Amino acid sequence: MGLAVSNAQGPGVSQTPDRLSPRQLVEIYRLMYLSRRLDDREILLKRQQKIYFQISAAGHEALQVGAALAMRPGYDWFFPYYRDRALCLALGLTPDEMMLQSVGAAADPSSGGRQMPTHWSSTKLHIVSTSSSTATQLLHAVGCAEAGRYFCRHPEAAAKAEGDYRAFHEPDFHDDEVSLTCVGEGSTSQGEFWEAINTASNQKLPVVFCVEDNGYAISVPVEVNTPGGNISKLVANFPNFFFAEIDGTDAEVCLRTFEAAAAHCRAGLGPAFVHGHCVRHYSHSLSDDDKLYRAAAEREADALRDPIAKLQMRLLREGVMTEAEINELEKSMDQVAAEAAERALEAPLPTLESITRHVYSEDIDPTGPLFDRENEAVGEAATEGKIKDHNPHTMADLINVCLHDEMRRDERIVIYGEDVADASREEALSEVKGKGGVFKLTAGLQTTFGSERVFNSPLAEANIVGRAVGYGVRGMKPVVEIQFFDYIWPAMHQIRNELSLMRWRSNGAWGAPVVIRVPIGGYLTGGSIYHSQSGESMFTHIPGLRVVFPSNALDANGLLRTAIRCDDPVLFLEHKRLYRETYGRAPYPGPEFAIPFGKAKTVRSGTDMTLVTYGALVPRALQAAEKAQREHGISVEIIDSALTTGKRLHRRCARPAA
Ligand SMILES: Cc1ncc(C[n+]2csc(CCOP(=O)(O)OP(=O)(O)O)c2C)c(N)n1
Ligand SMILES: [Mg+2]
Repeated sequence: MGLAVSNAQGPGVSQTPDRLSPRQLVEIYRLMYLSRRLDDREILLKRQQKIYFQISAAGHEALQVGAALAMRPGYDWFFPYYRDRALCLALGLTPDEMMLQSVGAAADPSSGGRQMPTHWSSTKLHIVSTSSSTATQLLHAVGCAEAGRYFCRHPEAAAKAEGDYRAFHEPDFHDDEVSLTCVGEGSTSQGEFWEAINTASNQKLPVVFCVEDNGYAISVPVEVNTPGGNISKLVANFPNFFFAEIDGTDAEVCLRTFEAAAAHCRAGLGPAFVHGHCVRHYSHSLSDDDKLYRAAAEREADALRDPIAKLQMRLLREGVMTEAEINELEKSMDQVAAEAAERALEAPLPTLESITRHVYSEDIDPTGPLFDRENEAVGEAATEGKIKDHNPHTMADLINVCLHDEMRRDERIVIYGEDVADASREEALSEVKGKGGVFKLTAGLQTTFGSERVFNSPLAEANIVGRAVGYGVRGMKPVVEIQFFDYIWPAMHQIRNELSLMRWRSNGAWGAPVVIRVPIGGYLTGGSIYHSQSGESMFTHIPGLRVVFPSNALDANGLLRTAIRCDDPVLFLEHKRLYRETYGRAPYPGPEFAIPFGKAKTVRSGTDMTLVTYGALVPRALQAAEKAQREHGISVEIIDSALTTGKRLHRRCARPAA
């Protein structure tokens, strides 16, 4: 019964004839029924207290199987949500793989036992690890589609390169690939939903958005989340979309619709939005009881729309299967589910020691010798960059030249953010100087490298970081800018729950080595609370994220190069006050100059006390130390840590004073 309907890997448009064949109908039924029985088996395990959580696809199976069978696993890309068992099963995850996650086994291929049940992932099938956060995945799908398009237009960028993160990411891409992402109707209230629709529409990206509308978000009915109760009506005016609102309990309708949606995307016409009305056959999860908030008549009406019962009736009515054949198929699927559960229960749990693995890349250590390249300062002026002399330059200049150098060296780098381009309307570039960032740190990059590599984002910080996660998992290197640290908070959810955790939660299978550059700190009188914040400590507490905060031009140049070439997400904080300060200017150190993270520098020797600091406090501390010496005879040692995290800071590896 291993019939594939139209989900064969590799290129080629689905050739499903007008009417589904009996074999196709049987296969769809098999997948839907197996999904249901795996849910039921998990429910049993939960009741026996052998597992700790259960959330099911029950009632969503037709929509999910229809979506999966219109796609090409391992060719297209998938960003599901926590209810997508039938989708992932139809894409090719096995019952054993699913059950291993249910019990949290070490051999769980999706997360090594690190995530709750139903948070699947598979590099082979291109199912990108999903979190429990509602709607974050939609922006990842958008970034993923952008990356696929970018590689198709710049295939040379995908070439393997040694000496940086590219050695460990071999991109594969196709000019007719599609990214499918699913979400519940309640989660369409999230800003990230609208931010994803915005960019997919604006850039005509091949993303299929599937809204699985079961009418409830836990206990909250659809009309509370969605004005008018129908998300299709609200999104209808976004340009370039294929729209469909369908009965998500009719498997054939679902498959046909997703085929049309995928065809629209593959033809380069833009994204698709499939809104499927389905039912939540069980409560939200096993921790919820919908009898507490739903009237009996409503629940009974939903029960009549069970997609599995509907398809079974059709199989009988059309003579595709006899009752005995259905019974036999169901029995064998029951057995598959039961045996998978039994095997999973025997599987060992992860060891305690394994918990710290895959917080950061195990392939590239940015604190290690690969980036110990301070002696590689060539002292020569850049030939193509804007710096053409040996004079001391500001931090702003040496960051800008580092971005130029790295973009020239690595075609996988894209830079975007608010106002980072020289001019979005390219035709203006012949007569204007260009903006290049509100602090001018990205000046000239668009003009030099083109608008496909340097561009303005919408004014939406979660959009900036969420898309970067999608770029990152495809093996690209987004170096994005958050305009002011004060406005990083809308992106906090993406940074904390997605970017930093992608590697750990997938047990090392996926990673998103994104660099987020952020101007930070006070710099002008009257800057007040929304242009002066310094909240770096909130980010240094995030495992999986590296935080850097340089104090001078040379360190900024060398640490930014390490940030860009390494394989971890890095928050690169640039104190605005230091951008053009006289303190810490330096000559251009050349395009291979790099400083490893976690290596402190003694900037002043002293014997009475030691002060460890970073960023703009380094020059301030130096002034204070001079005063303490002069007025009180106190000798203060000052160590500049650049805040680089990820490894304990050892004084013995401190760099000597320059
Ligand atoms: C950002 C976020 N907020 C809240 C939750 C808690 N939560 C989990 S599922 C859910 C309801 C989601 O409803 P819907 O989007 O309709 O999807 P459904 O579960 O009905 O398929 C909520 C509030 C969460 N996981 N993530
Ligand atoms: Mg819902």
